[in-house]
Amino acid sequence: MNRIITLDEFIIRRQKDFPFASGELSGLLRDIGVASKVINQEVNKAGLVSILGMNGSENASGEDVAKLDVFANDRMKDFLKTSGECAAIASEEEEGFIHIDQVEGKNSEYIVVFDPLDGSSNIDVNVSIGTIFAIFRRKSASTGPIEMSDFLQKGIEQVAAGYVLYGSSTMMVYTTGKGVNGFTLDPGIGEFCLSHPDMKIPQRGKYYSLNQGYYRSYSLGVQDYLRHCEKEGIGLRYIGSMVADIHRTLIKGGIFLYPETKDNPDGKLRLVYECNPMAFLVEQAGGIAITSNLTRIMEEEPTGLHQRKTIIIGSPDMVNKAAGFIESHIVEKEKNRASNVLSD
Ligand code: P6P
Repeated sequence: MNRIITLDEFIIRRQKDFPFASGELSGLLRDIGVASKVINQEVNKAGLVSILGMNGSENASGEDVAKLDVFANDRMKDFLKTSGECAAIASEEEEGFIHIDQVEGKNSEYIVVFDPLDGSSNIDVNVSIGTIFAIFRRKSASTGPIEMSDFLQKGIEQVAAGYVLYGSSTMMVYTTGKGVNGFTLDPGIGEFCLSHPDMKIPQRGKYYSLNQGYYRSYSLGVQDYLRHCEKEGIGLRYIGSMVADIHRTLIKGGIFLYPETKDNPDGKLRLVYECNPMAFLVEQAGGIAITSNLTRIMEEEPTGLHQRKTIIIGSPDMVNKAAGFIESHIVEKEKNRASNVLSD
């Protein structure tokens, strides 16, 4: 039986991948791992304590906040504030970013963005939920204040990204730009243990994943792709929890889509702390992550912390197929526009 490799051990071993690393990034990843273990404790007993339900407030995007959202947000803030490796944080649950006072003589260069508990609408019905995070190097001078531009960097600037899935087991999956590795929490020893080394997404999968209920408001190209899936007998799997849907897509292959809809013309998922981290992971695992305008998610210029972005992500063959249907309508529209101009 292979020896267990814990998350801490793995992070330390991989630190040599960053010759100039001073251990700050490793420390940050370990702190996020600890915060997620504390969150996991509460998620696992959410039905037993009065932590279910809504807490009556709304988040920056005007969405109802569940009590467990607040708990998870507070734990992530606590651990990142005391880590000594983080200069500032931004969260789905916070309007703006939060500056972290540095310990004496320390000017941390890293900032962390996170969705503390994505899929929280599923908490009360015991469906898998998750924490999503990404780490950037600050661009502003380390001696000066953190600026909003530090948080509005493109996804290609991410130093690390990952998620924690609170499901039938609790898993942490992350990348630092040198592949993707998955760790499963062993409750017996309270450690995340390497269970999915060097994860690669299959070239194609058996499932497509999106909210079929919005079919009528999808673009003609997306509708064509859905009809293609139906014709090819590709199954629909949609949990309605991004981390769970992306995790299945990463493991089994497939495609996840949240295109523009009538209610969310820019898509529903947030670019900075949902789409970009997932795009980094899936690209590192050999997949593709684009918007429904067929632009690479990680090249998108963020314009705001809570900006929404459409997303089509997953196995290369399936994302390329979907892009082909969408592109054919873009070409058609361009042709029609050109002929209208000529006929005017
Ligand atoms: P819809 C959960 O509320 C979430 O933010 C993501 O986790 C999930 O992918 C999406 O929204 C589901 O949205 O509109 O299909 O309910």
